[in-house]
Amino acid sequence: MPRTPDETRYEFDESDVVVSGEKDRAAGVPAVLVSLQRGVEQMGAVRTARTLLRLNQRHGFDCPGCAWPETPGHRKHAEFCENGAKAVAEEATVRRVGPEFFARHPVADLLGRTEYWLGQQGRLTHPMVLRPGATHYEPISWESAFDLIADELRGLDSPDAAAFYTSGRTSNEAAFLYQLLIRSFGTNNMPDCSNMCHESSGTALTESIGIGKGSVSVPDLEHADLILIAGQNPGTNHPRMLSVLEKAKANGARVIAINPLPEAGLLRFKDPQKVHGVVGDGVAIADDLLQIRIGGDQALFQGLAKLLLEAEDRHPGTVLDRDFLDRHCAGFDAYADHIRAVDLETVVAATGLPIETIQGTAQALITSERTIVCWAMGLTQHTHGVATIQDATSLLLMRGMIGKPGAGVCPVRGHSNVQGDRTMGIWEKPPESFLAALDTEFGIHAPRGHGYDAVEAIRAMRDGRIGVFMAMGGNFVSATPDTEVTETALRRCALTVQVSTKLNRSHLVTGRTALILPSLGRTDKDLTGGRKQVVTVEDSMSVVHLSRGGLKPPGPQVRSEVAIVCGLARALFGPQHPVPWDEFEADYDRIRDAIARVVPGFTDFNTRVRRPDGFVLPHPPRDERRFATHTGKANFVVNDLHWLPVPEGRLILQTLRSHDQYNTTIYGLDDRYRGVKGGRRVVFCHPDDITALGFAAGDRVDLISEWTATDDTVEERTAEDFMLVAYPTPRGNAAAYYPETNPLVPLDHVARRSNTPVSKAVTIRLQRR
Ligand SMILES: Nc1nc2c(c(=O)[nH]1)N[C@H]1C(S)=C(S)[C@@H](COP(=O)(O)OP(=O)(O)OC[C@H]3O[C@@H](n4cnc5c(=O)[nH]c(N)nc54)[C@H](O)[C@@H]3O)O[C@H]1N2
Ligand SMILES: Nc1nc2c(c(=O)[nH]1)N[C@H]1C(S)=C(S)[C@@H](COP(=O)(O)OP(=O)(O)OC[C@H]3O[C@@H](n4cnc5c(=O)[nH]c(N)nc54)[C@H](O)[C@@H]3O)O[C@H]1N2
Ligand SMILES: [Mo]
Repeated sequence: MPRTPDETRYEFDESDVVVSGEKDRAAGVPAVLVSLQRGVEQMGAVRTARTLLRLNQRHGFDCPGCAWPETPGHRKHAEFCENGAKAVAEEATVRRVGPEFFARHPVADLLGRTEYWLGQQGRLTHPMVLRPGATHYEPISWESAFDLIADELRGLDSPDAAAFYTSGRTSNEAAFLYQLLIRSFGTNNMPDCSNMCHESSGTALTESIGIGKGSVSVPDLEHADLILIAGQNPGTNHPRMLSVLEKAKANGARVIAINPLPEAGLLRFKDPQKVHGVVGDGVAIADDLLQIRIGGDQALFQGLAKLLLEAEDRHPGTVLDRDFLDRHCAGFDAYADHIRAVDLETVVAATGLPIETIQGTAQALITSERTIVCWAMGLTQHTHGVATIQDATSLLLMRGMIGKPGAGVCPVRGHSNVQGDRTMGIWEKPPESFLAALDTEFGIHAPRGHGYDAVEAIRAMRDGRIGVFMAMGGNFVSATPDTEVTETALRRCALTVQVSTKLNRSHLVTGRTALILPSLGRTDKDLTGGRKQVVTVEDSMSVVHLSRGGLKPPGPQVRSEVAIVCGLARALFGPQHPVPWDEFEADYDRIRDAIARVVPGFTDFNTRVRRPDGFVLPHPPRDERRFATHTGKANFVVNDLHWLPVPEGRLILQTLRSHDQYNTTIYGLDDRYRGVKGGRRVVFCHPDDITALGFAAGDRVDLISEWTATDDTVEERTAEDFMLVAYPTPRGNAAAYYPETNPLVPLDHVARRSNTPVSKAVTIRLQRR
């Protein structure tokens, strides 16, 4: 089919890529201009102004971008960042994908388009069905869609032959009802984006301190005197964190970045909302950049612990917080024995850092009175991610740096409500207490067996054990590893259902029958049940607050996620079901009343969430130094040291985000901070590696990943046509964008204990094209 100019606008050729060298500062005026420009492109000037003014305001909506909290008390009139504005523009766009679009484009044609093109077509407006053997999606009524799903679900041999995915934008109310529907149906198969994201943090922290969430608040960060930021790129992914870091620095904090890349936002930040951010050079954020080798962090944390122990030996009573260790911790002696045996030469080899740098960092830890460690995907998406996070936590525990102001652990979450969804029970391994509370409240019998996480769900589909796959948001096909395996797996399902705001590849790689159910997003006005409904979310620091969308929805057919869950529940369970689905749909306050009775910490939910800044959920280690672990204390966990030597002629590749995307949603083709324009198929390598491997910058290569499977066979996977870009990454390391590189990540290469795909350490070789 011939393509109109508008249709080809979002396709590109790698010859368009321009590389201009990385930037050493983030935000500033270009950030303001880009956010306004993207807004006006997608929704026109008036809607842009109206929308951005409501973003992150008390009477507005929560930014659908990242999970970074609002600063309590004093919100600025423009409490958003460039990338938050892009996330909003993407959702509040006035472009539409309706029945005519699907009539024009056969699925086969859409399969040939890029994620970028698909995302740019606009908001979904009608429920659509792809019938077995059909070439096109066609419209379907909501009631027929619900009946179709209900029939398929009822026809399964067992409820465990269905899997229900959740991405992290779903509100607390929708997530609570969704898990209630799934458990009423009879399964815990609830893979979610968290499985690919901060699962390692949750697993590590639960064992170490008894709760899988961070222990600090924004004021803690502002008053810390030492902040370590490991494996995180806040300039792009959590830009509002930079203003908090700026404040911490003004209060005298030292910031140490631990990252293989000199990320722009970590080096310098120009707050676009302040005068000195508009003129001048901006503020240096990181005092030190520890340019660590990929996967070297566990070695760093263990090496630092060893240096701390040695300093304590030299000057007893000056380094360890003995009182804290005696009263609140378990396992210190075994941990100390293990750490004393760590070989510092291994630490230097693993990290690639000079010993003096590591010693300097140890000294900073020793003199600090209030230390915080922040981290994100650079730590979690590794085979030894759980161990690394536990070793970082132990470093803090040694010095009593938890449960006091200005100190603690800070896993910086991704999706804006990923933490809340987990609190609401989106979890394949729910605790008995939660299930028992559901049973009591609703008179159902929630299943007790553990369900599938994301990787297990793909295996189950691959092996023909799943008949129905449903997704509440997200883009499962593109976000998960091993694209070819995952696509084949999804195609084996009888039915795939996507509840979505925008078109993506997961609508095109489907089961025999497929449904697209269009839903409201965070910015849309929700008039379900004929009244103005509000929803709630929980940010990265356990603050629960309201979000009310104000924009006219993309079309009269589009329903809220709550209404979609309730509609499906009615079709599946009939009118006699003990859960009051109709009442919940009519008034979300009723959902919150139920949540208050089921989920700990939500007493008086409806009242407290209407306070100006919402309320903070309990966090025993932070609030009272209470650690609900199996020992009843904070645990020092002994973890064998793991790091990543680079095999001869190979590189260790990390897959990461550009400045112009939100996960699989591509906003544009520029990575301004890394100096790349007009394309995404680039691979960043050290210039000496490029030469040593026999290439030149600008060459086009295929990336071939090598993975030794459990039966010792070496499997190869290929991602074609990347341009080599010389970049200051450590020798032996490389970086390229996700999701283009997901075909390289083996399904079975997962983090120990958290089962998170290892997206930050793929062994590759380069092959000339
Ligand atoms: N604009 C925007 N905002 C987002 C997102 C987005 O796509 N776009 N995604 C959201 C989501 S879901 C998430 S989870 C977060 C992700 O936020 P980040 O974790 O910041 O995202 P990544 O781009 O994966 O960046 C990983 C960082 O870790 C570094 N790194 C890689 N490997 C290692 C390592 O072995 N050790 C160390 N120390 N560092 C390493 C990389 O160089 C990079 O700076 O952002 C959220 N916010
Ligand atoms: N190689 C590699 N793979 C990775 C990662 C990596 O760093 N490297 N990161 C991993 C991480 S951290 C994460 S969190 C996952 C992300 O995985 P997902 O959460 O599955 O992916 P997203 O790209 O965020 O999903 C985007 C889609 O969500 C839908 N959507 C957006 N807003 C809403 C809403 O309000 N309601 C509904 N119903 N739908 C909505 C839109 O249709 C959009 O196309 O990817 C993981 N995959
Ligand atoms: Mo994430």
